[in-house]
Amino acid sequence: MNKIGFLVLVIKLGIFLLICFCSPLYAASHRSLTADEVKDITASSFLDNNDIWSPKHAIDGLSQTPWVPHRDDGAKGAWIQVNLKQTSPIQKIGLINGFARDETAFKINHRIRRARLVFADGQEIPIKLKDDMSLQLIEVNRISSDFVRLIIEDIYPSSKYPHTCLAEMKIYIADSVN
Ligand SMILES: [Ca+2]
Repeated sequence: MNKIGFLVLVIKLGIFLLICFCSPLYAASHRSLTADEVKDITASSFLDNNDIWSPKHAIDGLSQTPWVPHRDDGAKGAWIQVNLKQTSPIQKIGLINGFARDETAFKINHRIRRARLVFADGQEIPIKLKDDMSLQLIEVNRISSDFVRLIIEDIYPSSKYPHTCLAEMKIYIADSVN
């Protein structure tokens, strides 16, 4: 083996070891909030006071069930808030936009275009969401808080109904050892 061949081998081995070493650390660096850690979930309103559109559906783990604020409240200023039982280091927020049951349900209702996230220490993070049904992750870098509030600022207009939908709002907690 010549010098270059040996060097390439060393680099490959180094990358392999780096991946082996870092992957478990990364995987363990944060975790999803469990149901036991949620105190409650509230919102500025929900459509027709019908339980089927209530804020609890934003944390039920199902894309096909959204929180839907009242039509007069939905396009701007409507908010949803997850209250935690205790102050925790929040690492990221995961959002699934719209009525993500299927493409049709998605398009015939408003989706969130811009919002801001608010935390207990007063920090506010403006966010812009993509107009699709994927899980969108927002890093917030260990903000210590016992709640996360999302306030809607702007929407992608629907082709039919005047209702804004949010399918899921997930909270990821940083592990204390990292
Ligand atoms: Ca849901």
